[in-house]
Amino acid sequence: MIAASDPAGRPPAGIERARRFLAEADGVLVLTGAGISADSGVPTFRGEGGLWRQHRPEELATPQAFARDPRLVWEWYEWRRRLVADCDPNSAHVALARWQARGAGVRIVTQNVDGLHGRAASDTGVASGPELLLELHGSLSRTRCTSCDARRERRDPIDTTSAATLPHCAGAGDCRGLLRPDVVWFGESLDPAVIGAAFGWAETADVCLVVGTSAVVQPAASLAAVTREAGGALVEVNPEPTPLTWRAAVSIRGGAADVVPRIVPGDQPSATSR
Ligand code: BJW
Ligand code: ZN
Repeated sequence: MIAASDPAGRPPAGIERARRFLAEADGVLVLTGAGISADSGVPTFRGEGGLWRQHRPEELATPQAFARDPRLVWEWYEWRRRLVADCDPNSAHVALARWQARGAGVRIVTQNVDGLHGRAASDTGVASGPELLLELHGSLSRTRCTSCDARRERRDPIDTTSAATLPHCAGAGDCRGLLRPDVVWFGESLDPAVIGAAFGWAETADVCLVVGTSAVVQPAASLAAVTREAGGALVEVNPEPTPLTWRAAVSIRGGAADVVPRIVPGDQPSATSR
């Protein structure tokens, strides 16, 4: 395994090797998970800091949990919505957005619902749309009606004091259905158009750069395997090994904000910034 820094302070061989893979690729799929936002202050799901109060994410991110106690689930999401509103994209998000702006055939598929890739793109002046960025698991800044399915942008605070104060649909039909976060919970299907496009990108990419995901949640984790099976290479950035590590051509053990700017071709000046 390759460490992100060595005692003599030289850039480790893995960084150079990863950079070469990325520089020589015509098409790169970047698959990101919670770890890319950890350096922005957004907690990951699994491991240290993954608990909210006494609850594990797997207990709350389900339709059953919402049916049982919508107030509790909204309270968790509202805590995360407020937390993310106070966070900024870090140097990994920014380096990837700048790489995309250089028109280098780079597409990002994220499992994150924090919107930080999109914010990095707009801060960089890139008009990021679904041809460059796919959010597989939805977004914290949208709601969805449990009755009529209407989706809406919603960034203002949600009152989770009681079941009666939770948000309800005021759409065209004024159906008054209970709103939920527009995210994908365990046991729910991903949007077929979104996951279909992501698999298409995975099949044609020369390299899949996997950043900050434990790679245990399906179908997202399969995207990297698809690139590999189609003859592409995997480059991984994660402080810990994952189920993908053994299949990776290069696996760099390090934090995203430190490593990603150092391996993205043409982005070395920001390598030491957060
Ligand atoms: C750093 C770092 C730093 C730290 N820098 N890195 C096939 C086999 C088995 C099961 C299934 C299967 N197909 C489907 C399933 C069921 C299920 C599933 O995958 N279960 C597994 C857990 C076993 N999948 C589903 O239900 C999916 N639906 C589906 O497939 O529908 C059809 C179907 C249904 C039922 C049965 C069969 C088929 C839906 C999955 C939806 C996941 N939703 C969540 C919540 C989203 C909303 C929200 O945010 O609240 O998505 S769960 C949660 O996990 C969230 C994340 O996007 C996702 C992935 O987590 P991620 O990003 O990898 O985070 P962590 O915390 O796990 O890892 C962080 C990593 O960062 C770590 O590795 C750290 O080391 C690293 N790190 N600091 C870089 N500074
Ligand atoms: Zn409705």
